[in-house]
Amino acid sequence: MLEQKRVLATSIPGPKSQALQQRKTAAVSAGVGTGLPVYVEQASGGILRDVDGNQLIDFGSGIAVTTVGNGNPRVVEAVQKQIADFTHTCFMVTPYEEYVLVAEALAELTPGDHEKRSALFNSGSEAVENAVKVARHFTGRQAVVAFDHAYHGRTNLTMALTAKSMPYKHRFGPFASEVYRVPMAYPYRWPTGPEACAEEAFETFTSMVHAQVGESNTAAVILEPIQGEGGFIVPAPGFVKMVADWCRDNEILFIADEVQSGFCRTGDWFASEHEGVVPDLVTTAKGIAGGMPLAALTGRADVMDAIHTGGLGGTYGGNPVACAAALASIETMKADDLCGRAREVEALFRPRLEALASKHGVIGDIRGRGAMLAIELVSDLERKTPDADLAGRVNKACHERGLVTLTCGTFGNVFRFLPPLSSSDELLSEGLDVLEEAFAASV
Ligand code: PLZ
Repeated sequence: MLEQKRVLATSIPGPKSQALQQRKTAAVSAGVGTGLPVYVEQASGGILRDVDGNQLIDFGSGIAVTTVGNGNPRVVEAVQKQIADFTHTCFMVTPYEEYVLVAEALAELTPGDHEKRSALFNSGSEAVENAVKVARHFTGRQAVVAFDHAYHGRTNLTMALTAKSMPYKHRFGPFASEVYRVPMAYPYRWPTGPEACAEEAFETFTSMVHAQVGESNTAAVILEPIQGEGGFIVPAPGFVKMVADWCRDNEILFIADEVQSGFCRTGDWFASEHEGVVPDLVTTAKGIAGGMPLAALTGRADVMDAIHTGGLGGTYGGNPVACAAALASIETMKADDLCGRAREVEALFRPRLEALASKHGVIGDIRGRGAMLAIELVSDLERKTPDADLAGRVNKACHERGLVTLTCGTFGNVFRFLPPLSSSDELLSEGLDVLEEAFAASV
């Protein structure tokens, strides 16, 4: 276990990281970017240690993955044990209990007490692809409706579902067909203001689907109950429920993409719960397995069992080592009440972010829930002009000071916070001190 302390041993990135970055440039496709080119040697809890001996505070969790903490001891032990027993058989060839245990846990934990079935995959994109496959198969319909600012992945179908062109889609077309986009109830940027946002966005949604797609052609509506890469947008209160209810009335499947928002991140097991919504299908990944690649599609038993045997699968989906990591992660979330911890993290962050906003006058919106929080940076509070340059400068200033931070958003101007939920208050407060310094140096 690394000491849970920030250490600045060299400038960041240090000489060894810089040398590695040069080798990276010569060996790895330029298409694969690195937000903070610091090469990690070890990680535990809320700290990453790099090859130069710097210790950085983690406010990113590898994009919402290491929710249970980097190198969580339960996860490490479960993975080591599973590796020693066996690493792979392919569940479709000769199955094993760990896969079934994960599916049982998903049935218990995802919203709703109806009968459910799951299928396991390797990445969030793959889970989303399969959600669409299942929805089309079950309904016999083709159209899928997705939202502005949505992020659902980088495969061909999920690129089509993802809203943002640069960098995800630029020159990668043509994209999968029968994907339709509607506005998101984005309170901060809703033209008439936040008050009527939910109702107006819902009205636009239903009239667009009716006129441009046709309810009876629509297999599914897919929505992130808190949007991730698109800017940590919390839909206006009530919007998600209205959409889900409308889907039910029209026999359209409602898919909640909880890849980023799931597994305690928002203070509930799943962000859908806060909206009082029971999705027909839920996609999960990231936080589910504490850093091992695992994803899942969980849904109504009648929908999931409508697929012919052999219709879903993949060589590695539900790999036993990843399943063991998931079981240990879920055990940790329960034992350590990480949903409760996420709410404490929000209570610690919010006043600090509000103080930052009143000090600098560049933060237009503070939003999110639990330990999925963000601030939207603008150059003009009245006109809400996105300030991606400032977000980039603050990000860099954080990195130089040993704080791992991430930006996001359609306009690149959102600063997001996703700390591991094992981080102590002291460590989180120190991270917020660094953030304050970074703002003071950058605004
Ligand atoms: N759905 C809601 O957040 C992944 C993407 C990082 P994969 N988000 C991080 C990047 O730039 O590639 C994500 C998500 C939501 C689906 C996905 C896709 O999950 O595991 O990256 O395929």
